[in-house]
Amino acid sequence: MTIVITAFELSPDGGMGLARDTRVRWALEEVGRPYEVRLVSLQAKNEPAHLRLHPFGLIPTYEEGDLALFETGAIIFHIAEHHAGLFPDDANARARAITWMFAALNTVEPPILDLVTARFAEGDKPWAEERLPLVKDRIRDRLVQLSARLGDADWLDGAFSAGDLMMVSVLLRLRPSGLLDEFPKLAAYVARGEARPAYERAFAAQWAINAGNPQAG
Ligand SMILES: N[C@@H](CCC(=O)N[C@@H](CS)C(=O)NCC(=O)O)C(=O)O
Repeated sequence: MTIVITAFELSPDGGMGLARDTRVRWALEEVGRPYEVRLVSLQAKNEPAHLRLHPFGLIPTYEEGDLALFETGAIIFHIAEHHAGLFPDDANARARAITWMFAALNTVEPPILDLVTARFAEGDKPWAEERLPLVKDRIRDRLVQLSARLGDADWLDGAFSAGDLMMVSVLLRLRPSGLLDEFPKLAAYVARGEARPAYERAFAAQWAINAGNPQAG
């Protein structure tokens, strides 16, 4: 059955791979499933056809036969459940990989998204400059803890899993801020993720669409 995902017609990141279709592309590449992409404009994502797939008018979505999913956590969980390569065979190790997926999305990503909001949505507010260090420190708190847990290991819990795929994807969003470079073990962890051939293919596919997007910045 053909898999179709949605992505921005032009990602505002200019091809850095930070839009969340990249993590879904990466998961599909890891498990060797071909997919098609339907590009959605900023206007079309809020029109009824897309809202039927994604009630919040966001990307990415995932369609496979009569199944339609939204939320990258649910999409990558589904991919990992149905194909070998992203969840370990051992039941407890699999449960821990799922725990890391949730940790990435529920504990690490929120302060990182707050930085994006502070910069781009609130950057012109009179209090923005004062708030920024607080937002950055909340991210640092999480990175200190994550770095301590990772230690010198390559991946968070044994072999690479969907938990790492999600965590690396979330941490990548920090790259433009320079914060990741304050944590050499995490920077190396992200670099290991980016060096995986499946990530490289996913990145190249989104780059082919987004490179040179004039909105980049
Ligand atoms: N929690 C959702 C977030 C989806 C999301 O925020 N997507 C962004 C692109 S990376 C989007 O569509 N932004 C457009 C907007 O906010 O209008 C997920 O993980 O799928």
